[in-house]
Amino acid sequence: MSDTPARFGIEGFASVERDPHGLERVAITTPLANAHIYLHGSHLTHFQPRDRRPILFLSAKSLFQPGKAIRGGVPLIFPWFGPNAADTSLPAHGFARTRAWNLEAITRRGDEAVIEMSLAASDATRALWPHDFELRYRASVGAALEMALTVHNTGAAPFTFEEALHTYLSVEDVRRVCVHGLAGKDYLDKVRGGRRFTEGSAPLTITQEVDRVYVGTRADVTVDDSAADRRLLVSKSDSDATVVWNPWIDRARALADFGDEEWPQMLCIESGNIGESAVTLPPGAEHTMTAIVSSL
Ligand code: TA6
Repeated sequence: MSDTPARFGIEGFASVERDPHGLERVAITTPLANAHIYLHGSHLTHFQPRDRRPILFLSAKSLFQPGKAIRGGVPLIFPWFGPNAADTSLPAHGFARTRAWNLEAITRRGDEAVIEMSLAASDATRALWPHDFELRYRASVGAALEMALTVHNTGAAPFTFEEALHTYLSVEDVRRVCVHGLAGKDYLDKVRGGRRFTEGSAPLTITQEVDRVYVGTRADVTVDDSAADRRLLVSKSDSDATVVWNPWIDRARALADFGDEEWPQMLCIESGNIGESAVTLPPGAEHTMTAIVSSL
């Protein structure tokens, strides 16, 4: 593993360092927030606005190894969501989250840090998905966290992909949260065999395992974390699906890289294009999806 050149650092603002496991990450310390973004998966694991609690959940049991997904933060999901529909032996949630990305730039925009990373098709990705592409990820770390994932078709034929910014929010107690913004939306319920239901008019509460893909929605989602006396906001653009996930007790126990007692501390609110909102890109075309996460 070679070191990223020191020229990427900005004195007292951003630096490239190795974490305790030996993986490279960008460490951001600005007047507005702290953050960590790994080159592994272009995976943002930590975001904490100044004088606030951390906004993202990261499991104490997470693996930090090349080829393995990090459990928590914001995994980047591409080019398929969940198991591959045609071949379940392929890695769940695609390969973007487990590959080494290139750090393109760290720039300062006032008190914000902007980190840009890229991932291009290679023989290894073509063995899993036979298309030429370039991904660009831009994370702006300020009072809010703004993420933009751009997919560029660099090949000669169209391709179709799914994607998600699989955001693990940190909550004090998931049993006491209210999720606003999904009322009246249709969802596919993975806990009930993927069947389609329509959300009622009341805010969503979490009382058991929840694994839902809300479809046809670009709405903001607010998580009212009453036990912490704060609200978290996820807003987005060019994303037509919102996933809500908490594994609850039994599924948490079944996940080797997730603590048995950690499930009350997280709720995934994921911005994506999944299933019926999968995106088809002609040669040369680009698609950008964004999500903004903040604490109100
Ligand atoms: O986004 C929800 C989900 O697809 C769930 O079905 C759940 O399994 C979760 O992602 C985590 O998947 P992972 O492959 O990271 O274990």
